[in-house]
Amino acid sequence: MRVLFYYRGSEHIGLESIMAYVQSKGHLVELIYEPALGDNGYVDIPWLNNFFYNDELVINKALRFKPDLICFSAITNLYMPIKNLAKQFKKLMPDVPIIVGGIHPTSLPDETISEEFFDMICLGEGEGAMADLLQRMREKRSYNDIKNLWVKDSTGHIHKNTKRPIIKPLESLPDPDKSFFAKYGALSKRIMIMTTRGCPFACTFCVNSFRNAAYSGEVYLRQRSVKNVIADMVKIKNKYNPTAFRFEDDVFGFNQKWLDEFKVAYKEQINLPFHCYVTPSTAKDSILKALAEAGCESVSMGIQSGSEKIRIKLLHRRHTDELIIAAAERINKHGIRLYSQYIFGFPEETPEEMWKAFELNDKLNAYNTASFIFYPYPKTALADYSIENGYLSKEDYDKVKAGYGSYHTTCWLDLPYKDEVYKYNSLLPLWNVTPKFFKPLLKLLLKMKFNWFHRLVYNCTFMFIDFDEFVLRVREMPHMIMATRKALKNDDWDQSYEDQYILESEYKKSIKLEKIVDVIPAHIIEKDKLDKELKEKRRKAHFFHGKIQFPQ
Ligand code: B12
Ligand code: SF4
Repeated sequence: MRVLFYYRGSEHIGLESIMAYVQSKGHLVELIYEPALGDNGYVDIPWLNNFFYNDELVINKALRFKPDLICFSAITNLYMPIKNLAKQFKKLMPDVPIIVGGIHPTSLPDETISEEFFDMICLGEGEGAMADLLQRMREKRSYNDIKNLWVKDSTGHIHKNTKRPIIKPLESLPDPDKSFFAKYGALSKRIMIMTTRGCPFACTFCVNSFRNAAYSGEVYLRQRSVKNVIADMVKIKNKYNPTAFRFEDDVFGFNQKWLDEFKVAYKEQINLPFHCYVTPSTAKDSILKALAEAGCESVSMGIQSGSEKIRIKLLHRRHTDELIIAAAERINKHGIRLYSQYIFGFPEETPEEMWKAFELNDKLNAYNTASFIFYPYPKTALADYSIENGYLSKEDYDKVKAGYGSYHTTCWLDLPYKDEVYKYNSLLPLWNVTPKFFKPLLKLLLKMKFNWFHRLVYNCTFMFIDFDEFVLRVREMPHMIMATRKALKNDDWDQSYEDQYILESEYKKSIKLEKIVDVIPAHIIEKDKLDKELKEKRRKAHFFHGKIQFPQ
């Protein structure tokens, strides 16, 4: 089968994984990618965007590829442009089914499948569902009952299939295939990699609060083995010659045993600086020591709110001020740069509580600080709470669901201190790097009404938040524009491709996971069961703090 994927704005690790998986089942894959600078959510300059959008080239390439299936991935903020393109594809190729997966259709399946140009949506992980779908298409059989998919049939009826178990172990998947994004120049010199799926936590504003609840019967968090990760990284290092790595795991290094094994292998075989994410509760001394020994140069740590009350009761982050300050001290002690991160504009947050973020951050010696505005992502616990308690109107939630605004620019909640949200958000990154002597000046700015100057400060300081990354991106941009144009014009897929038709019976035998399960001895299954029970107990202790209790 000829399978066409579309993405924009950055490489996509989930799609890289699906593309690798369906190729391993004998399908021909092609990607259409657009840099789409204007999607970044805070700088949208129409004349500059002309370099980053290629409508005509995109459509012509899609038509030349003659796909059997067109695949989109959508996060909420990309939903609008994806819908527009899907509509155009449907008009030009009415017989080609279109599927969309990713966190947006997963959280809003009814709204997404109701669009006439989407024939199917994928909820949750896509590898298994895509392989089954393509196999059925290959055999010209009905695919209405594939798990994880909602499928619209020819009568317009929607088959809402149940979910399949999560993929375990992650090593049963081939390594994500970065080559498609690479030919578009979308890979940075600091290459992104993920070792996990899921997060050990479930903060109420984050998609993990919704995803963990959807998979409450299973432990969603999984991690690839060290051996598997390092083998993948060695290949990436040899092929793309990166100068550094970025571990994009929601939280990296939460597992001491894994990390101890990783640091030795990483130092020996990769030995490049890297960046990763920690939380105040996982940034323990031994974890940070191992990270530093492996070559960790910097960590991002979400503080999220300066108010302990909001953090603990509203966000379900059990981090006291003392815990955060101590974590920052340890990070600094190990010579790792700290990038602290905050969000403003939570329900009931007062200007006094916003100010606490400035005071707390002053105690962290952060190398740089990023700040964002609370964006009520669909189905997250805090979005639901905001609706139930009158902070988010139906009209505004509809706009959120359509992907309007961004967490850089838009405060969707109906708050009495909206102006403050914008001001505090604009000035915190600058405050972090301003010498004490000039801070009274910034305090004056905080007292003024929110205006264009605050916005300008935010846009300017944003590039300094991770200045090295910014410089790298700007330097890589001309290459990316040229590479994108070249890749959109080049038809470098295997022109002699013919589908290797495999019968379903043969195809099932080729699923490695089933073979692995067959040979697992009984005592390991028993141990696995006990481990699972223990994990479930721990998970409950972590996640279920009850309904959001608003601070009194
Ligand atoms: C790594 C990451 C990034 C990386 C790389 C992007 C990427 N997606 O790989 C970078 C740093 C570039 C990034 C940028 C942004 N990100 Co980001 N990112 C993540 C992160 C931490 C992990 C994503 C990931 O790779 N997961 C692992 C893979 C395996 O899972 P997956 O992507 O969900 O894909 C699986 C399924 O969803 C499904 N699937 C996905 N697509 C498709 C398509 C088809 C056809 C099918 C069948 C299945 C399918 O199958 C995949 C494999 O099983 C998530 C948080 C999270 N834990 O999910 C946020 C997240 C996706 N990002 C988010 C946001 C908002 C952004 C930005 C808009 C931020 C900004 N303002 O700049 C940009 C958008 C850039 C862009 N154009 O994509 C939000 C989206 C929220 C929402 N509801 O839409 C998330 C959920 C974080 C959050 N705030 O909660 N991000
Ligand atoms: S620790 Fe980060 S990624 Fe994990 S649930 Fe909380 S906000 Fe989301």
